[in-house]
Amino acid sequence: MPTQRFPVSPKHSRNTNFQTRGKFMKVAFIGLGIMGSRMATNLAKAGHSVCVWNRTPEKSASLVSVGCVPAASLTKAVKDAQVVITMLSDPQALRDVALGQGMVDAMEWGSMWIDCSTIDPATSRQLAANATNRGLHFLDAPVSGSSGAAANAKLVFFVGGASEDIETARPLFEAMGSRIVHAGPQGSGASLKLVNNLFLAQAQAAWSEALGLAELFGLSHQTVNDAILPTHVAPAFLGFKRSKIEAREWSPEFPLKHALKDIRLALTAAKNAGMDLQQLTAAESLYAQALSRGFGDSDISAIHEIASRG
Ligand code: NA7
Repeated sequence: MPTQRFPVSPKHSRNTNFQTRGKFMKVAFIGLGIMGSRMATNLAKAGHSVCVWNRTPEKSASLVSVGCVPAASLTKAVKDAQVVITMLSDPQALRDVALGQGMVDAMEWGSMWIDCSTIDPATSRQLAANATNRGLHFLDAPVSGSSGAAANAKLVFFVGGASEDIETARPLFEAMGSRIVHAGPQGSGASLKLVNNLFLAQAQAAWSEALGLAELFGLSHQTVNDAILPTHVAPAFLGFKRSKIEAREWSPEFPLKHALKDIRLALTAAKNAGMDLQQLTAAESLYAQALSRGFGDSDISAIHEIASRG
């Protein structure tokens, strides 16, 4: 289905001829890491036409078996796509791909860019403006849920942008997730995600500190886990990490380096707004220690190796 061209003026960018509505769409998926590879797979399984591109090409080739089509280049991947989805590691990678490597310029006027990477709200709003000036529709849509939720299409999307754009993208969100939260205008999805991860990273570290104290008191992990995890005191995700901590098995569901990246994005965004996040500053120091001890590519729960030791 061809997309319609329309004037570049932002005034006209909410084009009524925008042609991505419909169940099956032509999608380009950019960034096939832990999350992106699973999300692209679910889009293909749901019947969408999915062209994929990744900096390391082997990851694209590995998705051929699930129906994705590797593109010869980034710009070829996005050229004819109705919707381009990015799932990249951080703001610098996203800026480099979107602007430096010409993704935005190569996209068809009137098509849509959905960014699912976890980045700061200011960068997200800046890229939204670039997209709008280029005649694109833009949603920031980072996700709650890590590799398991991505594989099982149970992600929760925190979305910033126009309601009509969300409706257009709904079949895609539904193929990859179980819930859409419309947080507000562009940049609001990124804001909500940093709020989410500020809590997540600190709760994970606080739980390990609690387990460390429990050990000192002579309480077994089993006693503490059995007593506290089922109560309202403990966030549900800590229960999902129980077996990893018990086995000290740190294969990544959500890499610790990305948790540290999000902590730093939140600290900077808060500082720029005049707020000093004191608890998060303490957490940053723990996560930075974990990174320097070689746990960057381990799961976030590997913070246990630092936080439980005091
Ligand atoms: P991963 O598994 O670390 O994947 C990161 C992806 O970003 C991967 O495809 C990388 O390509 C890609 N990347 C990183 N830097 C660049 C640059 N400079 N240019 C192009 N591509 C790049 O992360 P997750 O899938 O767990 O998470 C993705 C996002 O969701 C992240 O923001 C998390 O915080 C949440 P590579 O394969 O290394 O060539």
